Amino acid sequence: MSKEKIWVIGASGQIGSDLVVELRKIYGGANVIASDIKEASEEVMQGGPFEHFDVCSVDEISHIVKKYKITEVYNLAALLSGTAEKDPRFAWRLNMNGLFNILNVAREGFVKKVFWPSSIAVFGPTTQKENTPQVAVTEPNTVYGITKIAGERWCEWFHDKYNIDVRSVRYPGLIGYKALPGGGTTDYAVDIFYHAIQQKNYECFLSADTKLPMMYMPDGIRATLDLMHAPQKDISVRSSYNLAGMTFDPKIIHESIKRHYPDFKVNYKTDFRQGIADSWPQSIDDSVATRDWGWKPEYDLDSMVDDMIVKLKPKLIK
Ligand code: AKB
Repeated sequence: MSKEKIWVIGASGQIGSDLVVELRKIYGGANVIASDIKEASEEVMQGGPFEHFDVCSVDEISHIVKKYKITEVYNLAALLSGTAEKDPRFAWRLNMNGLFNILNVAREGFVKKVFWPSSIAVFGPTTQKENTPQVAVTEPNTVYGITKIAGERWCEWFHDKYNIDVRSVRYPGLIGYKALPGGGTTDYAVDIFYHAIQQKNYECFLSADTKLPMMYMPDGIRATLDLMHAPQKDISVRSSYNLAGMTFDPKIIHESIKRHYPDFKVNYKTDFRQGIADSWPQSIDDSVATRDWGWKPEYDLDSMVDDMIVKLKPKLIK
């Protein structure tokens, strides 16, 4: 039986919906506690314990840690870039207090390891755009980016000061089929599949040539688990690791989807998220993650598109 008791906060979100399922395969359903303020997918709700829970409440955190004797926490609860821009106060409260509360509870000693997701949003308009290195200028000009860079600083501080084993990656745009798009700027690359399968056209809120770093969810989950399973001595970055999968723009993914749906049309009508996308890097240098814990992506654009369509189609066309 697994010694670990894992708690995933934000289990109904984009990453949580996949991560809970994978963690339960490794540790067993009963040893992975899923939680969120809203109900998660049937797969998550049926596969093991679920708690309705608000990460902003420090008392509730301690209660759940003691109730289940939690040893590892994956704190995924966050407002993404598009939504955060519309409600900065709530974004700060959710993205920041949640992490701060968990790290403080970890100081009490039961929780041995913490995972927290950062993002390419820590970079900003002054960052080198191509092949952005691990250590680069981080002057984000978005609400979400400000919460992520502050969070990274807290992770490193809690590690250095209290020896908390906190680990993190800077996710690029994640593309998955289990959860609906969740308010991110890169989420056009999820939404586009729903439109390709159900309709014949899509109105994209980014311009055709907006290149961004992206990753297929199975690679994102594998990266998360590989990092969490790596020996402590190999972890040299306690803020957050750069992570890369692929880079494309809306025009290129449209072409790839047209291999399956030749009549599929995309028209472009940019909104405020264009400004967010323009402030982010176009490609990422993740050589430090490769060196430290052997990171290597498996999916490229076409293999991601093929798999997304195979997995999403039966869910949308009954
Ligand atoms: C977003 O677009 O907000 C996220 C991210 C890049 O972190 N997907």
